[in-house]
Amino acid sequence: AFDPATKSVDPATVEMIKKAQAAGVETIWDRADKMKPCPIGAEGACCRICSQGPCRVPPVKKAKEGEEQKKQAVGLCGATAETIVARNFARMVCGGAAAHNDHSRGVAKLFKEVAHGKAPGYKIKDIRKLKQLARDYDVPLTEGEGDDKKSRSTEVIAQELADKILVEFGQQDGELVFAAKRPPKKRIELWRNLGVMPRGCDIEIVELMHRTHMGVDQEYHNILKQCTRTAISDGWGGSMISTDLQDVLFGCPVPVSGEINLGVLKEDHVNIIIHGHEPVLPEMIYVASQEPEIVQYAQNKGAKGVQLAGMCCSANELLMRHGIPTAGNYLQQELAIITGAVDAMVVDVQCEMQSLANVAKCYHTKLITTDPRARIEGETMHIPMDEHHAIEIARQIVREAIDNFPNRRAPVLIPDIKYPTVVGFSYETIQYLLGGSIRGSYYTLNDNIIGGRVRGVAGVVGCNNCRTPHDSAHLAMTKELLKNDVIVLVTGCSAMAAGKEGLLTPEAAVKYCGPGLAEVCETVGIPPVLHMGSCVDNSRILMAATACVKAGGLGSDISDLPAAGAAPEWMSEKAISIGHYFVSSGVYTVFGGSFPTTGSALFTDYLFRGLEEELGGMWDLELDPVLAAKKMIAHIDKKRAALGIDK
Ligand code: NFS
Ligand code: SF4
Repeated sequence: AFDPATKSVDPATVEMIKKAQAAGVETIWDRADKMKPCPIGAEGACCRICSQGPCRVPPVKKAKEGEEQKKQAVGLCGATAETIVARNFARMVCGGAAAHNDHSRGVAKLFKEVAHGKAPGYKIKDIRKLKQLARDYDVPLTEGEGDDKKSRSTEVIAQELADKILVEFGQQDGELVFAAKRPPKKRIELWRNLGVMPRGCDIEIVELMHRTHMGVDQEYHNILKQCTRTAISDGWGGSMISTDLQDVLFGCPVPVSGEINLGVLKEDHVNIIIHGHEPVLPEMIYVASQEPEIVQYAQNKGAKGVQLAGMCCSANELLMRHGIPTAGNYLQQELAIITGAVDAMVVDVQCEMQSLANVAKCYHTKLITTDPRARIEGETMHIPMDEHHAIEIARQIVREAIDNFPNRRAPVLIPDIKYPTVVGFSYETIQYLLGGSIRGSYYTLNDNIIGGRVRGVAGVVGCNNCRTPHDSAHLAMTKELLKNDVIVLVTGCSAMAAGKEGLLTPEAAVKYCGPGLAEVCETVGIPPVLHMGSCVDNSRILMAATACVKAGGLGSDISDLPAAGAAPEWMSEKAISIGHYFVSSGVYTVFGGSFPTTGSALFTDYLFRGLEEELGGMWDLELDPVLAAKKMIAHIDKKRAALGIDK
């Protein structure tokens, strides 16, 4: 057995791993201990795209003096290491972009139903944002001329907008609206000149799948070009559509306080974990859980009330909009059940471990799947979401949890560990707090960057990975950046790591920041680490970066900004798609842990160095999170020097 203290820097997590070990319940760390990754696959140097393979083409070491140089292997079809590695990378981009764009399609379809009044319980909450979207999509806000001119109703605007957005998923030609309108002008021109402006949300993924089929695109620069187009269709397409429509439907986040870590579960309450990614059903579960009849029903079963807690990106969505507490990030999902206090875990799509079914069986927890696209063998029940009856479905789910409350088995152990957070830093909130008097600008932030109080901006995002001590890289990197006056934007599981350490509080400024950043945060009253939401909300970071460019004084493109991005504990394909849309948008982006292309030095060099000339952004890999932060700071300083704001 391993020592739990080596697996996480989060005390609540360590406590629960110990409980799992004592109870003999297997977790991801037990499996990781037994399974070593295949070194060839880890480097991307294994092709299993046709049945003549799998063909392995690991890099060969350079011969020592006097030895004969071994030849680099190629696949049976002649595919080189470059082609094989590039194809594998491309298919990760496909997987990630497909996840985001398919999530987005679901939200867009719901939006259409809401616009037509066919989704009871939902409504359009943010009219200001709806109008902004209407302007982007050329949907008129008024009709008639002259004296007859009058405003169009919210419903009519929303109906027309919904149709225009839904068309983009299957669009064959032209350009995605956000990609062609929202980035800085220079970026748009660059993409057009390179031929990487996405045409639609689905076509780029399909074309990339085709091009990486056996015997199609076998020139790595050309494969990467389509990766770029596909990733842009995610970041400036599907993900951005998700974020914006979710804001329209559920409200644009504004600062709100919350709590985070397993200690938010309550022994005397019915605990429901909302785990997954799409806020559509969780919004209704939130409503249902507050209804007096439901609360009464819970009390009849001997509970004091109903406690909802989020997990993974669903947590971020609920926390940002309603202050619903967060139980934990990706690696804590099994552990939440192991507390023995979770009466139901409700999952939809993405980042849900199949092992949840087994862990749930060891306790009383009901594992409820809610999306027909994502069933889990051994699930307790499947209650499929239907937006026409969402509130009834939500009530049914909450009742299932309540019915299960009396079935708890001892020993229940909830770690007494949680931390307060201040979250809700949407792009609009940051504009309000760090903008100037000029409408639509990030002037104050820019001014502080130019003046040197803020050295630069970093996005620290992405997953946990059981091969890296849980949360450790996120925290080490973030603290190093803060110490050097770099303000940090977080999303996804990284945001939760920061929250659990107390970094999402205004008090963290004096404790962790250099003097310049501390002063700015104290003056404005914000935490030095700004929680911007879930992983689809990385699109908010793109918008914030664009606003910095447009506010003036920091160059004319995102690649001119003193900014950098990182995912130090990444694991999912979504992280690769996100990383590549940041690179494609002009951001230096460094990943930790491992990188899936190291099987080809040539292709990796193209990603890490070659791309800078083409896109202004490039990838990097750095295993040491503090060194990675130093590299980000070096990049920030390079950009400051180029802007002439070096001091
Ligand atoms: Ni993002 Fe959110 Fe977490 Fe990684 Fe998974 S939950 S979408 S993929 S693991 S950050
Ligand atoms: Fe091997 Fe080529 Fe088939 Fe890949 S496509 S498995 S390299 S023969």
